[in-house]
Amino acid sequence: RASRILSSLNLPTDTNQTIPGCFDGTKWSGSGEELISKCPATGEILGRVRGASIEETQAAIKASKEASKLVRRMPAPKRGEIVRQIREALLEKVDELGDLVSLEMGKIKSEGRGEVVEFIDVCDYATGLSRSMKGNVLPSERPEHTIYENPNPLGVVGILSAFNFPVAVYGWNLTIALVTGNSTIWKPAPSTPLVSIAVTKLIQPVFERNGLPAAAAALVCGGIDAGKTVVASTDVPLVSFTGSEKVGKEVGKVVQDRFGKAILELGGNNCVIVDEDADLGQALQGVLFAAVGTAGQRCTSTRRLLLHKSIAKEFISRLAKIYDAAGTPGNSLKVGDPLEPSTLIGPLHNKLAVEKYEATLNGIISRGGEVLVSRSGRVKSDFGVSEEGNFVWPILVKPKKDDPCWIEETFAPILSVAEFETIEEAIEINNNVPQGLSSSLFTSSIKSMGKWLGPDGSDCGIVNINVGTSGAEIGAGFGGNKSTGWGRESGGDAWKQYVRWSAATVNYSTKMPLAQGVNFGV
Ligand code: UN1
Repeated sequence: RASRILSSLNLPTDTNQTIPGCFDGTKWSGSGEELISKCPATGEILGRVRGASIEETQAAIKASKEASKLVRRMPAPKRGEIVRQIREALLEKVDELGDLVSLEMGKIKSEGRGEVVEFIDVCDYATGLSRSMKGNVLPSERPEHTIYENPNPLGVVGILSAFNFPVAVYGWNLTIALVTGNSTIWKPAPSTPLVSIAVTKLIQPVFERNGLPAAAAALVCGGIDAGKTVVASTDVPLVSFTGSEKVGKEVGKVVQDRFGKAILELGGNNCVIVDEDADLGQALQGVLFAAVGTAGQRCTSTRRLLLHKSIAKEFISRLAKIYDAAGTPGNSLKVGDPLEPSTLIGPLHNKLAVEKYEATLNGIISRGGEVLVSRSGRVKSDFGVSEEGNFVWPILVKPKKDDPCWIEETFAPILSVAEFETIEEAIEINNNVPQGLSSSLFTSSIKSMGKWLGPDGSDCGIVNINVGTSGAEIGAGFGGNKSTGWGRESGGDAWKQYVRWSAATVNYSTKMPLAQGVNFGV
């Protein structure tokens, strides 16, 4: 099966062969660290990729910088046309690429495909943007003067993406960077190199047939060396980083130290509030997808569930029933092979994630917390999963009030529950964590909705109502506040960060008047 998926995307199927993971626009190379791609569901080796060395990374940055000079001279709608053709190239392989995401990352088939669809969607958005992104024309106080605010390209945009969204997050950044006139260099997560090589190979011909160097979308697979080289390079004016708070903090400092720009999309500690007037059936479905979907490995996954005291008991019992049924044959919440279309819960990405899941769970229990479902820990092979796979049971827990798990993100399907009495109290709990990515309120009250969206409401970048915390569309800017990093990607006004803005005052009179009434006559 792996061979079929790999060969459908022109990737080698012989796992003893080493695949070069650095693309500078003209050739593929790789003399850096070896990256082993492993299937999270079976443990089988899918490929061996040779990453970019420091020198190769620097050369790829140089090539991308050269390409940026041609990208920026191309009219924006022409760049939009290239992005439209990237869309077509992706659409042709949407199923194959989606399957490769499932195979290498471990998310279920429809979510793997969904990620490619998210890239396709943002191509549409960016193509439209290429004809509509506008500066400003402003009135001047001086006669026969006009003020313009003018966006121009930055140069090379460095894209450092995470394993959990190995396609879509690159898509958000590549497309917006291109239409705003920049080239890119992509450093994907070291554990998903095959997806990034497949994507790069798919889109490379689009550049070539449109007369742009393919270095406009350069790729450096690799680990810390390649990543650090991109982040530290003064030839990369903007670094868009998705990953942990810990690494993001370092990236932010290094970029700031050289006065570059950074877009940071870091941890989430996303909360769902279910109020007493909520439609519980709807809330149940929203919570389930956001907490259990992608096996809890989205930045936007729900980690905290706050229930109004009056509905808490009923809600927990209905939710726990669904969780518990996961282990029952024939149940619709199926744990197993992510490529099997009926599966809803795939594996965690790697062994380390399983260890972190276990450590968080054991910590909660040892500090007096309660597990509210009947199964927890690793899924055993009696449930039809591979012994070598990283499968864990999704769990619902009630940690103690002061448990450290409330303020830390564990990238696993662990949902912590607490109760509240007033909406004000719930909002305070929602906000009382370092992170600020996504949040949801389930309610039918317009008053609560107003509060939730207003200045005393949720302090997150995503503030939903009767919609779960995950699965955002590309139309709005995506990102979060506080320790999530304040960055915005994909839609909304995110594109405005990918340009350098200039304020231009133009005098078309024959005089030289000064603003603010200043006199400087000689
Ligand atoms: C991420 O987890 O880094 O809103 C991105 C969502 C997806 C993107 C998640 N559209 O869940």
